[in-house]
Amino acid sequence: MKKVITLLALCLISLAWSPHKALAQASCIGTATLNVTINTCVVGELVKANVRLQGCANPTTGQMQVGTTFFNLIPLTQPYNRVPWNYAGTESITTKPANMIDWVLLQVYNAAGTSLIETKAALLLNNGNIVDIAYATNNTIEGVYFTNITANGNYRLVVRHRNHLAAMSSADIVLPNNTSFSFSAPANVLGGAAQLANLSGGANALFAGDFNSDGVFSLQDFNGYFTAPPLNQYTDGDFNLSGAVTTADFNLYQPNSGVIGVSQIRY
Ligand SMILES: [Ca+2]
Ligand SMILES: [Ca+2]
Repeated sequence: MKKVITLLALCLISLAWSPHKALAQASCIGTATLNVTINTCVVGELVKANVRLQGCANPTTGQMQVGTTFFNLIPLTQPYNRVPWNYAGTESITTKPANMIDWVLLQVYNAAGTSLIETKAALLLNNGNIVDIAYATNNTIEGVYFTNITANGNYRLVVRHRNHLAAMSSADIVLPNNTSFSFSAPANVLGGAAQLANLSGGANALFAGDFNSDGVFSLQDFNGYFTAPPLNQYTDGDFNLSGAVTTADFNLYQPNSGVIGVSQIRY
């Protein structure tokens, strides 16, 4: 952003030095124009990514949707401050955007995918976009701000959701990125098509039903579903994000039982 400041008077200052003091004298003789560049406040590098959740994705359009019952249960503070994520971030919002689906974690790893660099809790929107909490007050923001990455460096991305199988990018990408990185394209995901649910309409999404988010679909996930509070709870057993735990959630989990995530995303 550039601003032009017109000085009403150009003041010439002359200094007269003596061994002990400097004297300033000023005289105004006219006007001048001064160009000043003011940098917009830097809050980090913007990382753009998108993902779909099988549990609440429309198989035809690929868009996601949640009902009012679930929407009202979504907390205002990020919910990943517990096992297995133990993410201590303080992300919170005061008002949920109407197009918010749930909270997700977006993580930046080194280019080899072996070392975690930074984690942010972010908002997942119904069109799949993962956005910074700042979106809650400025819905023009497209992405998540990271402060511990170096501009134009190469990194891997990981996305995590409370009860879906996490995914890592199959290769390193340059961040910040102008084109949103899609976790819904099999070629983009480490492990390929085997790591994504293929929806009946042809779109791909993260597998639903990893209750304990350890990256493996096992009996533990069924037990978590089976013992989850049935109504009006923000529970990981609600695989389709309906606000209730029903057989519809089991029917999502059951075909996915046996799926194993790549080692990089497992806990
Ligand atoms: Ca599991
Ligand atoms: Ca449900």
